[in-house]
Amino acid sequence: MIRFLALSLCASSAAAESGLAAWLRYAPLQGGESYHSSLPSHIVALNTSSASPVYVAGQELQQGIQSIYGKQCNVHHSYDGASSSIIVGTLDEYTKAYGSLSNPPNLIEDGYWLNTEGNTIQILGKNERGALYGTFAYLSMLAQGNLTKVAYSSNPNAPVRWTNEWDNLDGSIERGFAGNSNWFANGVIVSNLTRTAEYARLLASIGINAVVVNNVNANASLLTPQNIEGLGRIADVMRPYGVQVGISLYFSSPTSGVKGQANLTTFDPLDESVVAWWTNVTGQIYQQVPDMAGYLVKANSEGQPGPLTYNRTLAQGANLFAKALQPHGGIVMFRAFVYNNLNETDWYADRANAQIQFFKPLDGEFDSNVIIQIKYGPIDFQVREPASPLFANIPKSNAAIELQVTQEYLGQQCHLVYLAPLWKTILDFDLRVDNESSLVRDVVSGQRFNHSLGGYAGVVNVGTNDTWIGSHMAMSNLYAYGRLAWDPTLDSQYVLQEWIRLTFNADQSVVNTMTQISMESWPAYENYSGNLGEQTLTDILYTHFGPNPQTQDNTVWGQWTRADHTTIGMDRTVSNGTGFAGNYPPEIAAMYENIATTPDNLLLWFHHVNYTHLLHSGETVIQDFYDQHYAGAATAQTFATMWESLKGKIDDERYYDQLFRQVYQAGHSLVWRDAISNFYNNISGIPDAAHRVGNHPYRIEAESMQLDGYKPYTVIPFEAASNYTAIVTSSNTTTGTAQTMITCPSGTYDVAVNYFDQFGGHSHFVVSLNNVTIGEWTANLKPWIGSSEGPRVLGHTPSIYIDGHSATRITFSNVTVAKGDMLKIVGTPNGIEPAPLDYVSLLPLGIVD
Ligand code: GCW
Repeated sequence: MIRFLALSLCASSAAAESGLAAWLRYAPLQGGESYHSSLPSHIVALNTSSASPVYVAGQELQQGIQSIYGKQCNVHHSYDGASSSIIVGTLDEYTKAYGSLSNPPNLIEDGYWLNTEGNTIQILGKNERGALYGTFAYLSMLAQGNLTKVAYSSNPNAPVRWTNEWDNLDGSIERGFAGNSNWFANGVIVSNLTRTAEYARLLASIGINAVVVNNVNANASLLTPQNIEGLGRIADVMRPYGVQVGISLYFSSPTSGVKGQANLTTFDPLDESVVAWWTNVTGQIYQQVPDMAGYLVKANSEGQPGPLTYNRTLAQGANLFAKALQPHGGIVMFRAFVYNNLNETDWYADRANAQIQFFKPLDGEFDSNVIIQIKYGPIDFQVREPASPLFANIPKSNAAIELQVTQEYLGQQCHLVYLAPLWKTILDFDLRVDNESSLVRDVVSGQRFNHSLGGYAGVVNVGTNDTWIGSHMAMSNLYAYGRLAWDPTLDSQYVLQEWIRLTFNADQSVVNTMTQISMESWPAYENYSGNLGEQTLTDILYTHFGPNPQTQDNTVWGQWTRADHTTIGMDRTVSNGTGFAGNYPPEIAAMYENIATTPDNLLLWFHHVNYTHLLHSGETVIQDFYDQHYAGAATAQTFATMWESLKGKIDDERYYDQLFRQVYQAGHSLVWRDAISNFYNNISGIPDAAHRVGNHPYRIEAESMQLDGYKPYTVIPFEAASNYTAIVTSSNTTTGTAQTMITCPSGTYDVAVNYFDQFGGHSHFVVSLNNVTIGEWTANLKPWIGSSEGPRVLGHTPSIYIDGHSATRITFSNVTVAKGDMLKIVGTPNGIEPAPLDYVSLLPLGIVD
């Protein structure tokens, strides 16, 4: 049984925590000195080169033990016979020096053996980075106050455990919510790579072994000699952590006029000059980066060039790179995210079928060092999708799963969504190929179809922000990604709690509270963004952040819902629809084909039904929509309150930062709830049986107030504003006033104001009662005025419009209000932002609406 020491963090709230150290804080444990005798006194790292992961392991052990327990250990590079040592190295080096272990562990590449049972602790890797992984596993125990004696070996589930970073050469990051690139600026690789090294250290501690440093929407100028030299520098700083560099390629680079490289007139993958071009460039890269991991390729997708231009197959395209890489030991991650524009008037058209159409016929044609990298679902990182059937359809090809750590469609780090439970629904899904157990995780490990290559690609998109990905709590997703890529059988809550203890502390109430919030977060987000398999009902044409369900339909992008006045959902059956269900092996196909056996949470993914269709739950589709959206938003309200119970139990810096986000999420979840409920209420004409939708007794619509210098504004999309209407100042330079007399009974209320915070202006608002100010704020994504913390930035993709992305709420609690008081809001516009207001809610305590 695991024994956690009854230790707690020293004065946790005192130390400022920016988040930079993430889960590698090595926070001092109170009373750590009393355990010095059970800790080793010497560290023996069986390598003397500072570029070696084994050397780094020695340093890391010294630093960790010193910091956590206050015990100083010396690092040696050969065993001096002293007992009470830790020996870290490769199994081979260990065996050379001390002879074989009595029971040699069965290790594969990157695996390790950790034995703390004897007088000498052994941390032995199959290779050098395996030794570092074992070191981090041991330090993780120590940092959690776990001094249990263990002796076990651990091997990775799959060889490929990479991150993908969508960094552009200009320094921006596509779908990044944490600042700019750590390694690119102004078209080149930056000189200061400190953060890159720190990132590699973090990644090593969770078993990640390569980083693809540039966006899959690639840029040919990555291949200039100057940038290739820069890649060498990145590789040099990451190598001591066992993290390799990979790069994304732009398929038509040979014709792109890359400075310092030949310029061809074709990029046909079968043309000899093109083959020679890539062979040559690949050779140049390996000169700078002898251990380059490989290439990632997005071809013929979303405007990216590819082999189809020349009537070559995707396999011919992939193999072009495979052959160039093969002599150097590199691999090609070839993305399955390929689809064409479609016409929604065609009932049988379906973007979800595209991968099967493109890749299934090519199975067996990919070179052995090509891995097909498949997003977890057939569409695009949605809040819920069925497992991509491609995992079942290319048994002769290597496969990897692509997960998205950055929360593009899942709240962009401004909504807390712990993703491991979502990923587990896919990884644990049994595709029943040939009526046999065929878990997705066993397909990507290579085990199911006997491949030695396969694994995981996680789109992370870390930026320069100290929190790495934009919010402290969202880092649980990066941690879980690494842990699951190493061992997908791990339980998501177990992984989460490891992360909480390491990142915050082991106080039981901290662990319990953060666990509850995190474990409830994905279901809540699904409920208020898009339930019943309806995808994240966000604005797919703009920011992918706030609600905008109608953007899903009448586009060529194929993320359709087919909602009309009476029906909704994609008919993906074989019998009457797009046939997508038939892409699964027979047992699964039969389940999804039949509405009676399709789970409610994927109903609208597979079936087109009336709003009045009865779910397994007994509820109608439309009522379930209303109920779940209300339930999800209600759950999100509790997160902020639960978070408040952590005051003083964690450091103030992270406490306030996350509180700001939880308060924001509580408000924005209401925007989601109302927008989706109103939209479907409007389109279906079916009222909410519980009379909530469109019925808000506590609200005062801004447009119904007495306006001076303000005018009504019809919001697009209509559902993004209460009563479809907001108010804006008459000009962008003059102040507006909205006022009304309070008619509700005198008492204490929470006063919530819904307004819009557009990008491109910082309007100022003052709310008063009888000319006594009860609150004021600037619409700049900062916390409420009066709190002591500095400015905070949410970091989601900005919107310049008055819409569901910019809609937000501020609440002033416990305000004494008397009937007959004059409630007044004065809005001062700024920049493009005309101080837009939606409504004021006077909420009796305990009610949120
Ligand atoms: O969903 C889309 C994203 C794009 C991304 C693309 C992909 C890098 O919105 O930003 O492009 O997926 O995965 O290629």
